[in-house]
Amino acid sequence: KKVNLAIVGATGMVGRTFLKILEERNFPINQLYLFASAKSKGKKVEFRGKEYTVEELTEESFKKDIDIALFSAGGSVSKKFAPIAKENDVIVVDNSSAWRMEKDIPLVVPEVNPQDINWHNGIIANPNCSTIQCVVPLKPLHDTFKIKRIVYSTYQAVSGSGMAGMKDLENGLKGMDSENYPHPIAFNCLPHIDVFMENGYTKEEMKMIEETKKILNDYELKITATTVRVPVKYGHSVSVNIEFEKPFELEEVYKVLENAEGVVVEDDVNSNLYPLQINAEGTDEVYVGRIRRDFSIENGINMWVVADNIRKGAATNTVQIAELLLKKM
Ligand code: 11C
Repeated sequence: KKVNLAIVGATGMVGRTFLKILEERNFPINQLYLFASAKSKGKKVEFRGKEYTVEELTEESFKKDIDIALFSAGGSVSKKFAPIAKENDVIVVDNSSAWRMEKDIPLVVPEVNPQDINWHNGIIANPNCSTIQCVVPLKPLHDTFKIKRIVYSTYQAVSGSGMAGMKDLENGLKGMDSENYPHPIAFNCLPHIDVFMENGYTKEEMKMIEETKKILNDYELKITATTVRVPVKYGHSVSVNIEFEKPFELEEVYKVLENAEGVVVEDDVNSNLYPLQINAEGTDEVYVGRIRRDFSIENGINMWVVADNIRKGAATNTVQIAELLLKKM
């Protein structure tokens, strides 16, 4: 079956990557509609050798015959337009943080909880990029050794802030001031992603904590996080410290990760092999390395997890959710 597909936020960084990934994965499309803000109206975009014109997103947009809409235009656009799409019988897969924690909206990573798409009511949420890349390896570890506690420390690329973040890094390298970040990002790390909350955490940190529990469907998990922006263009890295309930042998951990869907183990310190952002860029896998015992607790490990934040962290995961929907149509 071919679907009529809409992209909301078609000219943004994730929006453009949607098109690339739909093309790469040969997603069966009948009609394609590209929506963006008034600013981008009339822009021409090429897809599968054909030119498309970007239309302005309005309340009328979803009156067209659309089966699925992929949204990546920020939280406020999703808050306003996803319900309008849903009223018009369009299934929304939303990459913003607007709906992720709503009880009646599934939050899906296809390698982890594909079954959750079965209870959607018209909107399915795509998790935050740094959360996605962590739950892919955490799920099989949790199933095997039962996780008690997780400590996340992230090293996140400027592309996570879209074009504005990329521009601040490029300008900063030329000695110019930041416009998007409150401090220079060139030659600097900022322990500040998204806004600060009343509890002293950033919203990005709270997203990682809460989304992990929802995706793994385990609200008993103890999780803490520190999220940091680093002067890297593409690819988020996360140091993940895990405490298990069950005792384990390190070889068993390797085996679980080597067999995990979507995971590539890159771990040979004798030849300086460990996951790197520059190698993850442009790919859809989650790379895991530096796997070692945490000697400070009874049943713990540390690992280093890297993925392309725009692809697996956003566009690819969203397209994979659309592929799950397609199977049910
Ligand atoms: C970043 N993780 O790297 C963010 C980008 O909640 O979807 C994605 C924000 C979100 O800044």
